[in-house]
Amino acid sequence: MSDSVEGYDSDNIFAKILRGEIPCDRVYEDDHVLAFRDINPQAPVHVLVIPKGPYRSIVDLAEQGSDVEIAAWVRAQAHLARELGVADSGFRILSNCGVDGHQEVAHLHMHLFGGCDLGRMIEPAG
Ligand code: DGP
Repeated sequence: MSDSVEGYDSDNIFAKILRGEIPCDRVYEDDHVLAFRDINPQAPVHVLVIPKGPYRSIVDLAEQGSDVEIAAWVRAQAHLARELGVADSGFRILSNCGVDGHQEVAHLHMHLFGGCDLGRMIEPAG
């Protein structure tokens, strides 16, 4: 795991959750990954799957994370889809990155949505 990633703000809310300073409704944890329910759920199943390392986005993780961390993060998402009962019915995984992506929390997170018809992916840009 990378100790420091340039530009990473360790005061972000998910860093505080990782340090145990803020509670979360945890659904999964291993050496490299934590997953918890979104505080403002957009679907019956809505969890956030985060690497424990200090990565702002998938770009940081891909460029500075280890293969073990990357594999753990991806596997946790599939594991949770199965565990939360949406692997067969269908689900969506989505990661907002940066300004154009409207990322609110600057710690890499994958949203996992499911449990209902999620509609079309995105509205066409105007
Ligand atoms: P975004 O960065 O735009 O992909 O969205 C961040 C998500 O994080 C948003 O859906 C709400 C969620 N969130 C923000 N603060 C907290 C928190 O303190 N606890 C939990 N569980 N979720 C949070």
